[in-house]
Amino acid sequence: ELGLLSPDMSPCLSLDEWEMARDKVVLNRKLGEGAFGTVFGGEAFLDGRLWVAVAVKALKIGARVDEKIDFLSEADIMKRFKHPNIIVTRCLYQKEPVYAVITIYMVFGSDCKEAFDISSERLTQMALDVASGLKYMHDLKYVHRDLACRNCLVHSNLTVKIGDFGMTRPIIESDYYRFTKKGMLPVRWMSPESLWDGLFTSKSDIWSYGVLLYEIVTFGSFPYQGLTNNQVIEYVKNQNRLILPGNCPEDIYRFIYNCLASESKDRLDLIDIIRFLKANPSFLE
Ligand code: ACK
Repeated sequence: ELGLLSPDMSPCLSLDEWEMARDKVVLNRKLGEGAFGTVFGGEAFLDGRLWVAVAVKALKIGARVDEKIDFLSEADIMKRFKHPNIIVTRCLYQKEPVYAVITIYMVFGSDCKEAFDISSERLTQMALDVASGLKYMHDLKYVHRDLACRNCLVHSNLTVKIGDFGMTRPIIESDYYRFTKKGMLPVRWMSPESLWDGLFTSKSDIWSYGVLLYEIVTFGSFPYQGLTNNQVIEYVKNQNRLILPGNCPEDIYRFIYNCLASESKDRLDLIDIIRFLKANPSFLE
């Protein structure tokens, strides 16, 4: 049991109604491991009335101060988002030495492809869900910077929700975020301008969205399979693009490539993507 929430204040967060001080959480299994720590599955007594299945993303014990700050900044960003296609944070636990973010459990995790024989309508709806969540973030002036299937979670009703915001940054003043800190980068999902210039904009998220569409239509293939990260950088620099399966219909091919245009201004925008997918509900296959 994690126990009761501490009333301690952290420098990044204020206690508000969103942090439910009386909730109890029981962890019963490990769902996965990340660089930051571990995601557990469990149950929480939420809203003072129900035990519900939750995922608990816990910062590793002994994390450095900068890791704590990153973790809490992500939690701070997450709690600003309220949208059906973004994972809702239910509670934050921050009592030394445990820091954890509690979200509703998504039965299918980030790997729904094993669970179903997915219809064309469902694939298209999934792509639409991600586009809607991303548009919401862009409207609030955030760039996601790490959009990929692994960061999207599938709910029991098959709604897809963007579920990880470790690299999300505000672009309130300038419309872009310039990356300066070295670290692990999702090279295979990154646009040319992000790779060369460390430049992240809503249009570089569209590039990542194009790679995510590739993941969807290939049922989770690894982008640029067979190339190392350094080879991918070289490959994209030389204007080569992801290779879609030979049987990929021409219109899907064009749609994905329009997200992967070299020049960011030539990429589709989310309003058009959303309008198109709504008008063509069985587009992806
Ligand atoms: O692909 P997965 O099953 O979905 O494995 C990863 C793992 O934790 C590490 O991130 C899973 N995960 C993260 N958040 C949740 C959640 N809210 N519900 C269910 N699984 C989750 C993710």
